[in-house]
Amino acid sequence: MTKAKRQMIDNAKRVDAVMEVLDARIPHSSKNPDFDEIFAHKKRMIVLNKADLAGAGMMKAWIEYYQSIGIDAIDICATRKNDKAKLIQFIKKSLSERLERNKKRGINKDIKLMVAGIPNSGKSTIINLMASQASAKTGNKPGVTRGQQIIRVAEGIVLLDTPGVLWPKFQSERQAMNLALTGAIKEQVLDIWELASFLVSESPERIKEQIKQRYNLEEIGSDPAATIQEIAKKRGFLLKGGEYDLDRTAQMIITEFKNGVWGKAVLENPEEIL
Ligand SMILES: Nc1nc2c(ncn2[C@@H]2O[C@H](COP(=O)(O)OP(=O)(O)O)[C@@H](O)[C@H]2O)c(=O)[nH]1
Ligand SMILES: [Mg+2]
Repeated sequence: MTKAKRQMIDNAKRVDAVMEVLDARIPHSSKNPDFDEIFAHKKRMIVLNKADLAGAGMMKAWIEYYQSIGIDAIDICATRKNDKAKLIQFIKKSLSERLERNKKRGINKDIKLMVAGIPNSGKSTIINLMASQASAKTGNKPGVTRGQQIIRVAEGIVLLDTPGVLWPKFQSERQAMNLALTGAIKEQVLDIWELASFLVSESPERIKEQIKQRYNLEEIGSDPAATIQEIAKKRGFLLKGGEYDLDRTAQMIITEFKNGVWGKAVLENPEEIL
């Protein structure tokens, strides 16, 4: 077992509930299956973060899917201040039964919630959002465990300020591509050319449609090299000798995808995965 996993098992013992943060563009690829195991006996919630980069329709499908397997889920954009209230509402609702139970039994202890997820999914941004403004002023007090700070979310609910981090697990080539394209792993880990080729030839049809629109392509054939060359031609990306600058084109394709230049994009929907 890795040290990170052992540490996470240890952390899990000290909380009552966990909020797992996934990247809304790749809910399946950004989920480390170890979380299911580590938090099997805890109350679990899923936050599909970066919803501003994903499509609302697809978020609904994912939320319904998670609900069907008994996990509360919500989509948010943690960089949007307005989504704080939405997240608080969600947490309160998700923990309402437990809150009610504690009250009935006269238990005065706060429900401890932890944020967990793979790197770059937005855990720190979510914690900062929750710690911001009013709640930070009125609710923050030092935690009891190892100097950890806690953030009061609502009456009876606190959030730990230290997120639980586990690296993604590569279960397929496609997953590695998805993770690189959304910034969960460094894109340099994979070849730029392979990444761009994957996008133009193996991404879902809806993504290819965006590529056609963005680069004014009539058709996208099965040969990724031909597509990338066509895009280079449209953009006038030439090398000194007059050849097409395919590396520059591949890099542009990836950067534009990452930055959401093509519009909202979801690389995985529940039907494609399950
Ligand atoms: N577009 C967008 N970017 C976000 C959102 N939440 C976080 N980010 C960005 O994603 C990157 C990683 O966020 P961070 O909170 O550091 O992730 P962590 O590694 O899980 O703690 C940062 O550049 C954030 O600004 C979001 O909802 N939308
Ligand atoms: Mg962080």
